[in-house]
Amino acid sequence: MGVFHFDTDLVVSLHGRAPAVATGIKRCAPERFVYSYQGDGDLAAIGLSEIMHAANRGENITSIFVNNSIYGMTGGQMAPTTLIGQRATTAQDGRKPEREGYPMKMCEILSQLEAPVFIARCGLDTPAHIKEAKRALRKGFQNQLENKGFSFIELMSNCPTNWGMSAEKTIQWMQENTLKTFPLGVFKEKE
Ligand SMILES: Cc1ncc(C[n+]2csc(CCOP(=O)(O)OP(=O)(O)O)c2C)c(N)n1
Repeated sequence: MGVFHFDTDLVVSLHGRAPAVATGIKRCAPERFVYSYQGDGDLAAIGLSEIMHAANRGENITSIFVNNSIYGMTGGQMAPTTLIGQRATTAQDGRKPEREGYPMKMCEILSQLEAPVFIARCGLDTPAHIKEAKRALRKGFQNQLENKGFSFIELMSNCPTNWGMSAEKTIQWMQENTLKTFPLGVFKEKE
């Protein structure tokens, strides 16, 4: 099935289940190139268990995690990644640690596992960061082609609609807020 603007086959799974579905596809057809693509509500909330176990099993897939710190598609509810003080429809006075806990940092958490071979967080806020993101994606894809195992690339993104600001303003907001809580970098790299 050719889908959207990628010349690729696509399987849409229930939210949260992408790493489990990707596991099944890759194990049945190991010659296929398999990557999963999830948002932060999807991966860090609904599918926390699936991503933890796929990473822990060291599945030979590439997991792409787009973190815009909010549930976008369903209208701006708080996600596990929502920043302290950040407003959401379900935290209208901003996230409070004593009420909702702290932002969950998936790269840092997954880095504690033995199996993953590559874990990186990249920004989509500047051309230089986008170039780094491209390099990280290439690395994650190359690892799979070389049968090295599980790679995870988190891409820090904006959400003008649900953050309630212009696209331009979101870039500045990301740099002053999001990237301070979610520092960019390579968290794990096995050769
Ligand atoms: C198992 C399941 N629970 C809830 C939903 C409803 N739902 C659809 S989109 C969505 C939010 C996804 O947010 P996120 O993953 O952060 O992606 P974004 O829209 O921000 O890109 C939810 C909860 C669903 N589709 N499946």
